[in-house]
Amino acid sequence: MTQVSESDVLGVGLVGTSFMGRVHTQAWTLAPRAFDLALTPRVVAVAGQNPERTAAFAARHDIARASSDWRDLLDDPHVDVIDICVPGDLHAGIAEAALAAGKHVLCEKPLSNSLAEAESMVAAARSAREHGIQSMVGYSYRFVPALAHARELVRTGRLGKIRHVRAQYLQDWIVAEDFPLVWRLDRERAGSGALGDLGAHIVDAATFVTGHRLIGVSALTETFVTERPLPAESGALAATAGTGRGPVTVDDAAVFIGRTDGGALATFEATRFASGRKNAMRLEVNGSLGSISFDFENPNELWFHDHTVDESEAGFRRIHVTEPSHPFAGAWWPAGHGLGYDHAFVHEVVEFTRAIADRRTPDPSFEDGLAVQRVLDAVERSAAGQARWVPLDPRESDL
Ligand code: SOE
Repeated sequence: MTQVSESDVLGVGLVGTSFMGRVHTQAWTLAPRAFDLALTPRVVAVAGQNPERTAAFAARHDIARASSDWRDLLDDPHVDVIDICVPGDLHAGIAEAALAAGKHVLCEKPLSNSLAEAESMVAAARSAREHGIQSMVGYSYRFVPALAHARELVRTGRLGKIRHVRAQYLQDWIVAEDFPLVWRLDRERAGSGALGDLGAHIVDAATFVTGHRLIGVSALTETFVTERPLPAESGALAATAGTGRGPVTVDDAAVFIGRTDGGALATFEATRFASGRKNAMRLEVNGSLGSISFDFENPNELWFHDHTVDESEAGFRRIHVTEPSHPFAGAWWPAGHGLGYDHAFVHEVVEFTRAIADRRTPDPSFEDGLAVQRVLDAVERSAAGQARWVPLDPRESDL
């Protein structure tokens, strides 16, 4: 086995040990095994709220140091990157402190809980960038090979002029009215509900694939179940622990329409109440020369309709996006064997590691995170005014 020189190691300090903490740890571990990288990432420290759980996490994942205070990671000379995998209310504080301490920052989506925080994070990212310190927001669906391939089809003109963007993110994990009041249902912690958790992904993915940005939105949001049982235990998953019920302070669903700067009409739907839909992150784009259609419940498939083909033979055909020529796919298994949810995160940290080594701004940057945040903010303002049209200036988030 080749020995990695310590100077080539990119030390990662992980903040958060729940779902995203686990996915990111796996991504950092697999990245250098599947991809050639000038720097070799290694998770060297982890911070989590609960000392026992954090120690157990460190032991399971072979991480040298565990702490119950993320600030310890900023003082650790072996930590080069702070990877933020905790609820949104903590993003701005950790990211800004880490950038000020000279650490590169990968921050889970959405970038923040408010537009003001996102703006302040971008200001911090810009001054850190002048010293070669990079920052990235974790819009992982950009790194799904099928969506990266869809972007290529749009970029190379195969869809022609884009007319429609149709995006949905459908889940059903809180359909049951007695599902507990977890932190994602608490505005203080999560910022918003389905909108920030799921809507943020489809806004980013639509921008990524089409290159269009929204110039205005009209939205409705709804909270179908306004009170839920408090969870028995406090901890990462709970909003407030106790007995009885507490108020749900976020949206359960958000629907909105928009216009893009490329002249397309767009529709978006984000909900946790689509019974039967588990992780249906869907995107369809219709253009003058063709269309693409994607559903994450079949993550390796991209459907493509070539409208230039004679109509007697035209129609959507399935591209199995597992060929070595497809984005990221060549690093993995032989064609047809397929990738899953976790692989997108591997590709995400590969992009971040390469950007750090090349001293360039990664994609998606904090500015991309801010662009999404502007849309989320406009959606909330529009919904507060019962679908009032709220204009957006996409240039406000430009690098
Ligand atoms: C929960 O709704 C969730 O895990 C999101 O937070 C993720 O961003 C999404 O990829 C899957 O669903």
